[in-house]
Amino acid sequence: MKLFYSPTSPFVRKVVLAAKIREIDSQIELVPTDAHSSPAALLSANPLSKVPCLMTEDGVALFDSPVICEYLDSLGDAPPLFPDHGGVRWTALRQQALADGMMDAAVLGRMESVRPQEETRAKVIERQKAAVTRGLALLEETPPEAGHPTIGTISVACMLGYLDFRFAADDWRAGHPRLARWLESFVAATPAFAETAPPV
Ligand SMILES: N[C@@H](CCC(=O)N[C@@H](CS)C(=O)NCC(=O)O)C(=O)O
Repeated sequence: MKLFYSPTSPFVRKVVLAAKIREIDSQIELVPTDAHSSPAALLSANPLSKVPCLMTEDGVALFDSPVICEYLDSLGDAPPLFPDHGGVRWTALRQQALADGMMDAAVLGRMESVRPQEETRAKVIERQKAAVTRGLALLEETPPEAGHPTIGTISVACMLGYLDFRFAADDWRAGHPRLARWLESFVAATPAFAETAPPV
């Protein structure tokens, strides 16, 4: 396995620590990566241009850190890091969500504080937009399959709903006909999607 890696990322640290505790770190090759310069190898694995990103032995690119950690938990024999049921499971997942949210806030605050003066707000917005554009391209290439909703398809539908809500002028459907057809069928099969639409 290969891990796109930065030694200063707390999310990378979380993944490497999890791998060490589960005693499978020797199976992981660390690939030093500057996510902010969006190298092609990272972009082809993770359209969000973020580390950590794990390439599995099967050639599947996994992100972000909760997904990678859950995958690592499925390997090896050491005791699991994700309790499988009961109150301890929700305590652990809640702690993860809280700590991840705090790391997101701390990392974003830090990035803003070291952002060069000449790097304008427009450039930051452009970088975020590029991540969405690359994500749409990946979803167009491999649209979700029809079927009973999963947490994956619910998430994709809500993401597209948000683009319609806040970025309608960008018209994501224009270059993504397969994804547009998928959303149409999801909406038709899932009345709760319309029931949860944001206010107009
Ligand atoms: N939710 C992600 C967050 C990962 C993240 O924010 N990584 C930072 C490094 S600490 C990054 O790669 N930033 C590059 C960017 O935002 O463009 C996870 O849990 O893996």
